[in-house]
Amino acid sequence: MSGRPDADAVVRAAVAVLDRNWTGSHTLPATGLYPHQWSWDSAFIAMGLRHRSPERAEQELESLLAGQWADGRIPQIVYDPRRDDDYAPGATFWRSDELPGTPSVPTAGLVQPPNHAWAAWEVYRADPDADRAADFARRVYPPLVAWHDYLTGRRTLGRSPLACVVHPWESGMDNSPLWDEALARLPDTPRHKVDRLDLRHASAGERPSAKEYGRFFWLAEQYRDGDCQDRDDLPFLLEDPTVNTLLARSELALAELARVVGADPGPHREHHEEVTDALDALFEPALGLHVARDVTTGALVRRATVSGLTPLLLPRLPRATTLVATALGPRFLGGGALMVPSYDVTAADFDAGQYWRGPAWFNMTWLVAHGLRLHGEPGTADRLEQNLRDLALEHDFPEYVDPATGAPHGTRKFSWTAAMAIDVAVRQATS
Ligand code: 2M8
Repeated sequence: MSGRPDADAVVRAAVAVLDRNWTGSHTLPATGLYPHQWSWDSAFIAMGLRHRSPERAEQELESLLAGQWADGRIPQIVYDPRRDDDYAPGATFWRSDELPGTPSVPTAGLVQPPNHAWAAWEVYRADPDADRAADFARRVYPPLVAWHDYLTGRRTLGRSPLACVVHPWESGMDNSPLWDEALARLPDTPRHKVDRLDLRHASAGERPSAKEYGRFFWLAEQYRDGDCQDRDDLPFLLEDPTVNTLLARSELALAELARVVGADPGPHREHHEEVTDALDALFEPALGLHVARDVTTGALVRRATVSGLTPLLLPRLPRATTLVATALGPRFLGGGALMVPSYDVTAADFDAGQYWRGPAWFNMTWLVAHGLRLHGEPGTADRLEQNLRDLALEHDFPEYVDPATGAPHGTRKFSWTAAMAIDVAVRQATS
């Protein structure tokens, strides 16, 4: 990288990306590849937007909440019906309007990782208008509680306090090696034609394979055909470290929001502790980090991925020392990676340009940097964040990068990359 851009230059360029992707009510992850509102993207975007426009960050989260179902789920995607031909599967695949308890806007039936309450708390704290912030907190606290109740009430299908994902899309790390074995048991022949509209915007070598997409569609069809009901005999049921870490982290945020709105923070703190403790069942000593558990077989999936480093976000994590060593070791940062690889760089099938099977992502690097700072590694956290903002600006806010060289991959002008860069640059400038 040549020279260090100043914080203002990073923020200016990143805000321009978020402005370009803003629809008037929410921010698209990217205008071409992802033309609807995505759940955990919006929460990451709000984390960045709060520094420039807390009001717009509030609108971002509340427009997502307009897609919430009566059972509490916050959907993976809230569709823009005008763009239904631009992304597959679209609203006509899910037909959410035919199910009871669904919102007036069309949505997917699946969910994504629960970073929303954490984002809402950070947005609340950043808003200098105390009345507006208090009103926002009062409006979002009940739906956020309902969202966590859905995850704990309907998704703890593995006889543990941990929530399950029922599809790889729900983890946000779609073709992570964590899902390979479970996916291999499934047919790759859905009834729907698998329309690879994504390949108009990114090259095939950077996207999931045809077989993976066949299985993604088959699995989504099964869930849709079962009216999106959560049962313990679903064909894909896994406990993922990041989903549960963000649930536990977000419970701490709900405890803070509860105080603000005059509710009892106690149950949120208790649930935070319960999920933190339960995560220990996902710890794999031979790899020195957390992994997924396949509820169908009961087995741990022995692959070292960035998902297994995010439990560092939890203040009371029993395995923190080991996890820090693993993050700094040869599988992730030990070889001099600029940002955190999504997959073990020493694995035979590591691929530096292939989506969630090697590249470094800006949101995950941001999460792991937070965790490293929390557990006594501020120097590494600072270095990662510096690289994050510099690579974001240098390569026009790419979706992901080669962790060793920083070479960009995927789409550009990607919203959460811009949002994470704003957050880092603003914090650096004010610390
Ligand atoms: C990617 O996932 C979508 C499906 O949800 C896709 O590949 O089409 C993932 O990177 C996911 O984490 C992200 O939320 C989404 C939108 O940015 O894109």
